Amino acid sequence: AQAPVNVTVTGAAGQIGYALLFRIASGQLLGADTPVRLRLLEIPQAVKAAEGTAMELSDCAFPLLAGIDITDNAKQAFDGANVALLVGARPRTKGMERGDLLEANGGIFKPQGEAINAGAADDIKVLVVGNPANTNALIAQRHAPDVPAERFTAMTRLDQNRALAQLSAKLSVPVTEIRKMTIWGNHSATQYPDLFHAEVNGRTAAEQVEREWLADEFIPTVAKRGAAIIEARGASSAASAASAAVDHVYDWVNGTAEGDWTSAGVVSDGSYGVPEGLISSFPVVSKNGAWQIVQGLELDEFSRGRIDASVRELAEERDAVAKLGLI
Ligand code: NAX
Repeated sequence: AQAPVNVTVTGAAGQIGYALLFRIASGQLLGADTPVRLRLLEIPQAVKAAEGTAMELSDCAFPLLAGIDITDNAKQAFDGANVALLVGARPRTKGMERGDLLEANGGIFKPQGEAINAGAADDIKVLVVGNPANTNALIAQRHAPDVPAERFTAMTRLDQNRALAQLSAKLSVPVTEIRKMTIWGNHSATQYPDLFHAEVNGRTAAEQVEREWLADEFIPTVAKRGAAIIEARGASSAASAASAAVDHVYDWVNGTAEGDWTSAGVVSDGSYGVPEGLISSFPVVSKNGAWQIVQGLELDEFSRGRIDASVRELAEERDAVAKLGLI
């Protein structure tokens, strides 16, 4: 039988953790043949709640779940980790300035990057979910100099899935008819969901919708969906975020489908004018366990302007954390 894969989840006692852990333990993250050993990292005050979740995981008697370790020590949590899902983060609270938020998260993602550098397995794959996801991923990546930079990614798959859902409803087509949906830039309100390269039944999505809908409804609806969920549910997206994290890692490990691509925040190599080193969302394919940025797409002025604005925001966040000495 295959040896268990070590999957570390931070923020395990949180609401995304509660949705995510059961999907992982049931085999949906890595596939139905791959046993997993879960490593849960929490802050000391939340360890007990994580233990409660672990009790429920045991009670599911998942055939693929080889074990659960719970700790408040990052070094232990990432020791031997093959996959790391960095979900725990410091949320923005009332009256908090952006600088305070970045600093509080730097205090989380710097030591986690160091712990990954010190002890993770050679094939470590990191997905940052906790916000601000792109910049948190950048902080962790910069503190893991021995790990190839491309192993650090930020999640924009939820934005992509939201875009698929909106377009599917608009055109009354199943999501399976839609290909090549791209989210560009930052996982924030400036993100750019791109219908000019998305295809529905082999034709560009943009030519099948009104331009006003694309600009004034589709883009803002996708970008502000998180706020709409909070408004309706009284709590932020959790199961959908967990589902997107599962999609991201599954595709990373198992490869993207031929003739399609997905979106992920990955380290820029300078493609599409995105400054090298920023962790920005791109159209990507996964081959042999590695992401590659899809090359050669033409961008019109509309797309160019939107991408540049989101990338500018990412550069500002990077400059802010650099100024705080976090990278
Ligand atoms: P919760 O507040 O329910 O859970 C967060 C958990 O993280 C808490 O249990 C907390 O104790 C733990 N935590 C805090 N600091 C930690 C540390 N240093 N080490 C380990 N654990 C730590 O938040 P939840 O709703 O689960 O959301 C988690 C994060 O995901 C938030 O930052 C949220 O903004 C972000 N999201 C990102 C999305 C994306 O698409 N990238 C979408 C969903 C979500 O909003």
